[in-house]
Amino acid sequence: MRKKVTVVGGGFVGSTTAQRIVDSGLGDVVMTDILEGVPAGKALDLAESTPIGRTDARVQGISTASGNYEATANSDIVVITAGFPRKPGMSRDDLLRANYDVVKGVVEGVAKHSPNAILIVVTNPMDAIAQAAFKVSGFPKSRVIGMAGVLDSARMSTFVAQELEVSVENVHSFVLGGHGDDMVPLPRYSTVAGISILELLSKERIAAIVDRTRKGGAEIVNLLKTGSAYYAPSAAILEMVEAILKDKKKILPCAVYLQGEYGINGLFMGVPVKLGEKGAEKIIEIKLTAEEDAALKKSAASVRELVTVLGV
Ligand code: 2OP
Repeated sequence: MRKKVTVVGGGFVGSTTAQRIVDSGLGDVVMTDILEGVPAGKALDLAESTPIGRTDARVQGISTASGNYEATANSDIVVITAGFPRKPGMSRDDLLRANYDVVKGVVEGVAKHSPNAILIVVTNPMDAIAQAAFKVSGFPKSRVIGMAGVLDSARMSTFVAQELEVSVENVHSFVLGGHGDDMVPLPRYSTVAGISILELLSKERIAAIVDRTRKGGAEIVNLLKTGSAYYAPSAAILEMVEAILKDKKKILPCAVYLQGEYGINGLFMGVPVKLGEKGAEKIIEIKLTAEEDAALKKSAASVRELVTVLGV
């Protein structure tokens, strides 16, 4: 049976995600946006690339300006990228509330037509918005997953590979916690060909890599000026989509609803998760040092603040 993925939001993250899914041949894609014309135009353009890319994926673009999500019916996965970027003068709370309203409408629309879908939430501030999507959808916690850990870990791996001048294929990084300035890169669990980076890099170089990873999103925003990253985010989304659609049972850092794991209760946080056809099939608990645990709790406190503002 053909798989179907809805990508909500036709901006750069949404459209590059749609492109990656179509190019990979993993499934059919429906791209939605509140704009008229744009999703249809991008989808048609993408569809016209498939004879060259030699993939039979079908692509459709629809406007949901009227609140009609019927075309998304029976999606296996819904990737939610819709929302406002942070604008000058906008507080974190303003962004939070604006994107909560957007995502609430989206989740109500898609959940009605795809009650068995797995939601991958990307909209920022991601952890709190993922929690909102979880509450609004009423879906089981295994079917609402936030994307950030794969992205943040990829950023860390890029910096480690550059520093050691080794193949990125040799590097495996682990970043846990919320997708914010308090995220928790774990050098102890980050390896090059199985060797911990603690053995390969000085404390100072590791500290610099950890700091650059934490600020990875902002570094790109500062360069682009008018937008945020999309190539690495969409690559990260694709890895999660593939793990789910192919039932790979792949362990990836994802934001999921914790109920006591890592000593955190009732909160979305990035932790290692086994991804398969049922979504987040298992949360993997790894032993943390007192220092790592304190960093994770600090990150949880930041996410908790946002979640409390929303009351979700
Ligand atoms: C990023 O980290 C903005 O969350 C986005 O690039």
